[in-house]
Amino acid sequence: MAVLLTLLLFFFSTVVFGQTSDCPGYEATNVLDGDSYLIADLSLIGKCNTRLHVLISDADNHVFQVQEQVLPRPKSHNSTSGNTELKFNLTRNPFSFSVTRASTGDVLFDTSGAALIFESQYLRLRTSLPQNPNIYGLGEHSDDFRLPTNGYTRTLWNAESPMIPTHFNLYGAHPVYFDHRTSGFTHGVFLLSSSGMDIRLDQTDAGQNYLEYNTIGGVFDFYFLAGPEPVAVSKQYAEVVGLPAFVPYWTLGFHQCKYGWPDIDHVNQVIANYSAVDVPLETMWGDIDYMQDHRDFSLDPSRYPLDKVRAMVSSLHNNQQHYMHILDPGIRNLDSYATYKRGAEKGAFLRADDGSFYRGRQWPGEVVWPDWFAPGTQDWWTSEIRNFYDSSSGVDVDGLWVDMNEASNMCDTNCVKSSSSSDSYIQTWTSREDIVAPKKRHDSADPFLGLPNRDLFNPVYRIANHHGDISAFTLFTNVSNADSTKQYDTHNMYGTMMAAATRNALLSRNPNKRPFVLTRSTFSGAGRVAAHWFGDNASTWDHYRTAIRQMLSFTALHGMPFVGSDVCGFNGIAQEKMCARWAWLGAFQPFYRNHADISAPDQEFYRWQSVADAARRAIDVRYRLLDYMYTSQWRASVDGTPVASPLWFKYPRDQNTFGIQTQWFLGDALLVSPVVDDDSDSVNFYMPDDVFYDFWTLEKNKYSGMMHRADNVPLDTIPLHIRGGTILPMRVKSAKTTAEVRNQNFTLIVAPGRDGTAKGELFLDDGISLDSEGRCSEIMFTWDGKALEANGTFGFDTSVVVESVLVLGGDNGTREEKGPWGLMGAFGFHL
Ligand SMILES: *[C@@H]1O[C@H](CO)[C@@H](O)[C@H](O)[C@H]1NC(C)=O
Ligand SMILES: *[C@@H]1O[C@H](CO)[C@@H](O)[C@H](O)[C@H]1NC(C)=O
Ligand SMILES: *[C@@H]1O[C@H](CO)[C@@H](O)[C@H](O)[C@H]1NC(C)=O
Ligand SMILES: *[C@@H]1O[C@H](CO)[C@@H](O)[C@H](O)[C@H]1NC(C)=O
Ligand SMILES: *[C@@H]1O[C@H](CO)[C@@H](O)[C@H](O)[C@H]1NC(C)=O
Ligand SMILES: *[C@@H]1O[C@H](CO)[C@@H](O)[C@H](O)[C@H]1NC(C)=O
Ligand SMILES: *[C@@H]1O[C@H](CO)[C@@H](O)[C@H](O)[C@H]1NC(C)=O
Ligand SMILES: CC(=O)N[C@H]1CO[C@H](CO)[C@@H](O)[C@@H]1O
Repeated sequence: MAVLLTLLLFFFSTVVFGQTSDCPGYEATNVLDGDSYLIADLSLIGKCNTRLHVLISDADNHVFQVQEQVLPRPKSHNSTSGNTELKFNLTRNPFSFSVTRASTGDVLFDTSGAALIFESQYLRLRTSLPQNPNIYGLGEHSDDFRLPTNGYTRTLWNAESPMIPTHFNLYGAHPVYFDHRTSGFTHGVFLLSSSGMDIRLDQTDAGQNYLEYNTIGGVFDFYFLAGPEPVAVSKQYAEVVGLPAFVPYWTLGFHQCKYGWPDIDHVNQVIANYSAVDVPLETMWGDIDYMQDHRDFSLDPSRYPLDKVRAMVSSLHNNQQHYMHILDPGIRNLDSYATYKRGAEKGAFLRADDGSFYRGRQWPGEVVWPDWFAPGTQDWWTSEIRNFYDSSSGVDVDGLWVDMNEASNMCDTNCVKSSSSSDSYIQTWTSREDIVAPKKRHDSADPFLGLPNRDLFNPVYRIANHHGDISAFTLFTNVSNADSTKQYDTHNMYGTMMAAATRNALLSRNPNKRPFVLTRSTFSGAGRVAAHWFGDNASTWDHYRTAIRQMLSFTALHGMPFVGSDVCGFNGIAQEKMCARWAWLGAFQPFYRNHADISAPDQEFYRWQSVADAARRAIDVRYRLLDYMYTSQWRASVDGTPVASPLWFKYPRDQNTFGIQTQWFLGDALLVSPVVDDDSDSVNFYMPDDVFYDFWTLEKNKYSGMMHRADNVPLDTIPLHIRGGTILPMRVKSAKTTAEVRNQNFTLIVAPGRDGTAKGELFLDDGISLDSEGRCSEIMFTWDGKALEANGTFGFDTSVVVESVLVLGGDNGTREEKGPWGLMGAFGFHL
């Protein structure tokens, strides 16, 4: 159907630490009407504008738009002035627009190559790209970090994705890409849409590169992010989708999980066996094994009896360790199951067209599904969590893990094929008398509910979902949410909404504590509420390498700083040497958890001597760097600076770095270059044109932008460099738990850059308070070649000191200055 379109255009100003720099500007408000199908309301707003918002929507506002409650957007404010870094140029007939960078004249986005299509169930918009474009993002995927640009399709449709297949849609949808130009300038383009879509990167017959959106609904709601530094784009994206949640300090410790632990005694043995080999275990996890018949908020009475589970959790807590539980969205629909009964009373579940609760299949068997839009759902979910995880009578978990929330339905669209059990419940798929059908919920006066008369089950345009039909193995897309929107439009947000509801519940349980939620399924902005692991990969070298580029996508491009892979791989048999290398790889990724499938052999680090040795040493180094990592998590939560970034983020003009996906910067200072080839002891790695110091020997070297090779890399180390120009705070010693690490003193490593100067920062607080305002320290370190200064705010009460400062790279090598210096006020020294 033809749709009358409105074009809204906004410019945004960037506010950095409360300052805005004014730019001179112009005013433009145009209304285009008449012969074409298009109406355009143009309003330019902002001061020094680094962000441009272009919304192409139907004039009647029927077409679905992402609910503000799910993804709150920054408020746009009109202003009559604004010289913008991003220039918008509209061509009326045929309609197209372009966005150019004012300072260089570079065309960043240009839709003139193909006509815009805006139909009720198919939208297309194409932008041209430069030759050999460097495009990154559009996660979640397991493909090359720099995306292929010929005959390549990225499908965004959250799906159960065992083995994280390449070239397919996985668990998350992040319709944002970074376009990095050889000039060294980067910009970002975010399409705020939860619709299923194929994004094609290809060339025309004439050889023109393009990127083309093909969506099955929604509007074209674009945010253009000017950069121009890559890091600036990450920050500008965070301004749009929200700053990531700050994690508790303990979550940076080492975690162990496995699906298939038979009983609580076994779990206790794992804890004891880690202790016996002196590999610090911070957090134990419970996968669905703990549940009775795989039901949320239940314990198997014989395998995981409450008293024993409580005793284990107490013992963990007494040793300053932690415990996590998994939850799935599928709720077994039996009246004898109180969680279900209470949810039903609150109307917390999605409904079929006859008003009964819509059913599917998950681990517990036939289930119903929380409707996160229903008014009673949050209350119900919160009270289930508060009751079951009550610290005095239940399982006193330290955080929650939400899985299967794409949502993953073990039923295809026929609900037969995948049904492994004999109770073929498709036959019981009838309306239930006891449930009152809800009132007619669609009020056509409400905006953004979606156009009427769509085929929500079999849209004409079929995205390349790896499960086939969009309703296969998930919730039927024609199911209505309580706010009258449809799963067809909101599917990609289901998992993030579950994570948000879980975070809210944890906040209600412990209002002053920073909650920790790990989610499998994500959507743009999920970082505000949850951390993420990369799902069910395999115990292969290939997935060891994949973990690096997936980390880079999430931390640098998708605003999710707390992520990691299942260390040693989830499916299949972990080989000893690979697991030892992965113990190191994981230690330099933000979230560090060993986890395996029920069908996989046990792969705890202590299962092999060599792996235990590797892990012990890797954890030792990680824990000494824990405050450096914590500080970068804090920094990300404050302004969106990536925790881990690709090399081109720091060397944006060095074209050699654009395709690197097996090395990364962790924070500002550390360059990690692990062994990546199967079973190898050597690694070829790139060193940008700069000063670097070997982390282990502290030896200084000037590099010139070339490949280097390390041979005979033993299993007890990882190639690691400190970038010149940085100051690295490290604990003097590691410890068995992160709580003990916090009592250790610091040493500062000053690594002067080419110009002889260096800087760094350190954030200190109690590690757990939701709000540590006034009780935290934000310390800036500067080195000018002769003097060190530590300055900032010093609100955190601590007796920990800086014992010494190592200044690297002097004429006589490393120079050590002995303190101690207290951390409750500014300090410094001159050489
Ligand atoms: C900006 O101005 C336009 C045109 O006058 C108006 O339609 C729009 O509502 C304004 N937007 C805001 C956020 O004030
Ligand atoms: C605007 O776009 C038209 C058509 O692509 C082009 O001819 C014109 O030069 C552009 N104007 C500016 C200021 O970029
Ligand atoms: C723990 O270690 C003991 C002694 O080596 C071993 O017999 C047992 O199987 C181990 N259990 C687990 C769960 O690792
Ligand atoms: C969705 O479509 C399926 C297949 O046509 C149909 O069986 C089902 O009743 C529909 N559900 C709703 C909620 O409309
Ligand atoms: C930290 O340094 C202070 C002052 O030198 C010292 O008293 C204290 O014992 C040190 N703490 C640890 C855990 O070594
Ligand atoms: C450090 O802080 C003090 C007090 O706020 C201030 O006077 C001084 O100029 C600061 N030094 C630097 C290098 O910022
Ligand atoms: C380096 O060592 C030599 C010999 O001990 C000494 O004379 C010189 O002053 C030192 N230089 C620096 C910069 O400390
Ligand atoms: C990236 C990768 O290794 N993907 C593999 C995951 O596992 C499946 C099934 O074993 C393979 O087909 C993929 O190639």
